[in-house]
Amino acid sequence: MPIKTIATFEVKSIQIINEKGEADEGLLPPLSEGEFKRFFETIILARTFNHRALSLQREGRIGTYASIWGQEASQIGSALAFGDGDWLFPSFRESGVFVARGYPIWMLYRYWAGDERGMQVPEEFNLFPMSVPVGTQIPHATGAAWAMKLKGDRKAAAVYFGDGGSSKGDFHEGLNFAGVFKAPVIFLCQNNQWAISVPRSRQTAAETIAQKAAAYGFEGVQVDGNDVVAVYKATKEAIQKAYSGGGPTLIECFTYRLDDHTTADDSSRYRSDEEVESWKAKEPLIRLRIYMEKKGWWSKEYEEGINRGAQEKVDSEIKKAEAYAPPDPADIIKYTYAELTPRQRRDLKERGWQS
Ligand SMILES: Cc1ncc(C[n+]2csc(CCOP(=O)(O)OP(=O)(O)O)c2C)c(N)n1
Repeated sequence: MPIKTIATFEVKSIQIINEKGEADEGLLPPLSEGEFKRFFETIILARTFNHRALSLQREGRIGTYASIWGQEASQIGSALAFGDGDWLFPSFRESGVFVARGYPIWMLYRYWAGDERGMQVPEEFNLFPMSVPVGTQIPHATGAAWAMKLKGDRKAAAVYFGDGGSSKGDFHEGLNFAGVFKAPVIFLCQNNQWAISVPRSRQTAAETIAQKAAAYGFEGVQVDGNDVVAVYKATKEAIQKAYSGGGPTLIECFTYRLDDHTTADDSSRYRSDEEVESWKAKEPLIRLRIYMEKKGWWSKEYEEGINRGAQEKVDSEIKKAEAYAPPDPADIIKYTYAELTPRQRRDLKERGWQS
């Protein structure tokens, strides 16, 4: 009896605009000048938000913060592909997704200052709060997507997580369930090469994270996560598939975290300057700028104006965040359980926090 090959798989890798700003015209989705500018301007706004968050942390005005520098194309290219009706389940590193969805920036600053009310997502946003536990949001998104399918809604759910998150049991449970039940969910892995100090090479022995989808019976694709157009296109296609009953997709955004893991980390302890510098040359804005300039859609004055507008917006959002009355300290105790335990009641009383 000859040994037969009964399964093989292939993994596509997509890049549309390369580091030099050269585009593969055949792959370019039909995007207008306005849509390119929307990518560019949203990346600048998210970057301005991020830059100020890092400064505020150093000044002691917010707490520990997880930077998005380098990952803006993965976050913004995907977030801008979704419809308002789709539900997004972000991790703690998705401030760019929140900015792209138009989430109030002052609330993001409140959240990072330790005020949970900053993640009390207003009704009009189909966004879940950032998940700080690694990977727990993955089965949440699968469950929500399955509910959408059972209700017959033409909607999708999307979940963001890192390469580290792909090693969690939640990842496997979420993908397995989604594959079996053809849930309309898009798994967006931001492979930024590091999970704090654990390199991608120690995260999995697989050549790509995208190929893991094959084991669950659906498609996985790798995209250049620093190419906003490639991320947008791959996400749009996954959304169309989800809407039309085709089930889930895993998108591995191949990108890089240019900053430390968080403001509490020192990445120079575990990675080389050369590595970081080589990725700086591949960061998302440079190639977009060159491409748009070639098209006649970019000028120095245009970018200066966008930068100024972003600074002014972020400044006024910080003022608003810092003018907001602080939360009641009793809230720390009051909302852990539906009902207070006797010990919590005693705690509140002893501190004079009874309300
Ligand atoms: C369940 C759980 N275990 C451990 C941690 C501590 N922790 C915070 S971030 C992180 C690494 C996450 O790496 P990755 O998923 O690649 O995301 P990235 O930080 O690179 O965006 C760990 C282990 C946590 N928050 N939750």
